[in-house]
Amino acid sequence: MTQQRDTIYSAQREQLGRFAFDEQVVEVFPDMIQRSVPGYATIIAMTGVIAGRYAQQGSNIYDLGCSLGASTLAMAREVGDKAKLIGVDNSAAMIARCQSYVAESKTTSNIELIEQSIQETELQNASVVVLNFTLQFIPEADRQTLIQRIQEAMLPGGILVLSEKICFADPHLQKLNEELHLEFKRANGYSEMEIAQKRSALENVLIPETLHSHRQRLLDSGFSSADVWFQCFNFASMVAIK
Ligand code: GEK
Repeated sequence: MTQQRDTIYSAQREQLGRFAFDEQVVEVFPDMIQRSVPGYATIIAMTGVIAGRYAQQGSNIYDLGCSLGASTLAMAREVGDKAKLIGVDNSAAMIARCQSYVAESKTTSNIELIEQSIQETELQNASVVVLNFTLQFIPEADRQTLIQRIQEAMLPGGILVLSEKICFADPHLQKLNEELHLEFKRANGYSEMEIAQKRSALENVLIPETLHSHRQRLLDSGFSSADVWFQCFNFASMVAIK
């Protein structure tokens, strides 16, 4: 994998469009997500470890919003040919690049990639479902339906990994965690202008929720247990078990 540096917002832009997962983003995506999401590498690697433990023979494993397949490939390494891996993303540019990464990886796992909205994906026979930083891009009003559909498609004992940017009900904690995230981005070489422009582009596109809301939705959808297994500042990953 060649790693191109993310400089998308490094020059002042006259017009800031809404953030989109297009060709330009695909080119720099591994660098962008690594430098923007604290704990990303750990979450991806542990998604593989969790899948290794929960994969059931002959079942399906879904990576919803798979982007370039980081979680899909991490899971493939741990699961082998025990289950079928299905990666779904509605960005044609992401799926095309993901396809070539999967081919390059020479994995022997059974991996299918689908270009489609995860709101339309038919889900069934699932032992593991992964939503790594994707639910935050789904309209809030549609999130319950999606989580409910996932729960219904899961086998008993199945697990959902849900990773999200989160917000805090306590204004003090909200401010602190936002500032710590900004420090993290600065430490990773993003300039004030890049940070400000990216923030505007993501406004009303990425809608974070509190951990409390996520946990409540997971339990309301019928998962028997749901809690955080990882958190760094305003980024967290949860597991929900059916
Ligand atoms: C990773 N999980 O590397 N249907 C399908 N895909 C969607 C939808 C939708 N309705 N909305 C957004 N996406 C990955 C990172 S990135 C997170 C996930 C980020 C896709 C979108 O095209 C993009 O590829 C992905 O969700 C979100 O762990 O960039 O912050």
